Amino acid sequence: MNPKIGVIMGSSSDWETMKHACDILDELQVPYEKQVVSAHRTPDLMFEYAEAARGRGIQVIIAGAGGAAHLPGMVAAKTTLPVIGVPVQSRALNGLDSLLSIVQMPGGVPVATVAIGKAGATNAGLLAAQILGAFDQELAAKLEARREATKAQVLESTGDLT
Ligand code: RP5
Repeated sequence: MNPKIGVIMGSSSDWETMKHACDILDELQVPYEKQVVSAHRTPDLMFEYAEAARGRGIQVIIAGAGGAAHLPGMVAAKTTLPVIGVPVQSRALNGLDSLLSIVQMPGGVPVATVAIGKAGATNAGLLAAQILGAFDQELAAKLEARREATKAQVLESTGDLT
């Protein structure tokens, strides 16, 4: 199937975090592609990717980066597809640098910014699926079922308090 979600990241070192977004898309059987695209090391590729994404059938872009995390914002600057930014937990500043780099976009160019690290990547996968699920009943039903399963796990976890 043609990919509907583009998962991009500034470095292969971001994969450990970004794989959690892909795990969600695998679980929900949402077709996606994944690629390393660096804002600073491959700027031309970044612009080409952003400009061509819609024409290739991509509907949502998930972009993860750490440190001076300019990838999500610069991709958002070159497309009107929804862009979800994942702040990768950096070694030097624990991801606060990544978070602020991604979240503080100027008015007019939105990036939907999620939490730092694994939880953020997981939620990026879910949020991307929910965006598609607004127009796809089958996917919406899978998301509902996942919420129910999560609820059941929490309720059962009381039994772990021994
Ligand atoms: C950013 O620089 C990447 O997104 C990554 O989080 C960070 C460090 O990259 P590497 O030096 O590990 O390739 O562009």
